Amino acid sequence: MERTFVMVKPDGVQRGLAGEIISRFERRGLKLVALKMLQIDRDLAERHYREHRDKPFFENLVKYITSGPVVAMVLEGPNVIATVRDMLGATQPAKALAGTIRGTYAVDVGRNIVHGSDSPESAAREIGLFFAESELLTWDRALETWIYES
Ligand code: IDP
Ligand code: MG
Repeated sequence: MERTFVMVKPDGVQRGLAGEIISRFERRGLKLVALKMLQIDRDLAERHYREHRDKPFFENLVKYITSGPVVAMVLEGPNVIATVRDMLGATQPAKALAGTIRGTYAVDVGRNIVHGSDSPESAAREIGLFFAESELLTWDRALETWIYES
């Protein structure tokens, strides 16, 4: 069973889109196993985005992601990492397909609303940065057999 880390970024929270974004994942049939609101500090931002530390946009990215509260979550299901990435749309919202989250709500790469892990390794690392093991819930969903055949 795969897990992925997803986050509504400060612009998504400020624009009142956190609920809408969580709803999209719920309505798709993805299972929430952790959820919280927090404000990221500089240390966590630098660790979360460490792969980008040498990029020209890194400083602005850290400022952006620490600029206000975020809503962080973990979703679980078969192939959930790729499914969420497809639902987010391209990093550059101008290239994001209409109907994706970024293709619906965003126009600028520096304000692209939402984050999702890009690989199993990133997912494990990012979940570990944001959540304690005890915050990841194991629960039986009553609708499971209506969402997955087996
Ligand atoms: P992703 O969020 O789709 O995985 P990444 O390439 O991992 O995209 O970049 C992380 C984040 O850094 C992006 O979501 C965006 O907020 C920001 N970013 C990426 N490229 C640029 C850029 O060229 N200019 C400004 N910000 C960027
Ligand atoms: Mg990325």
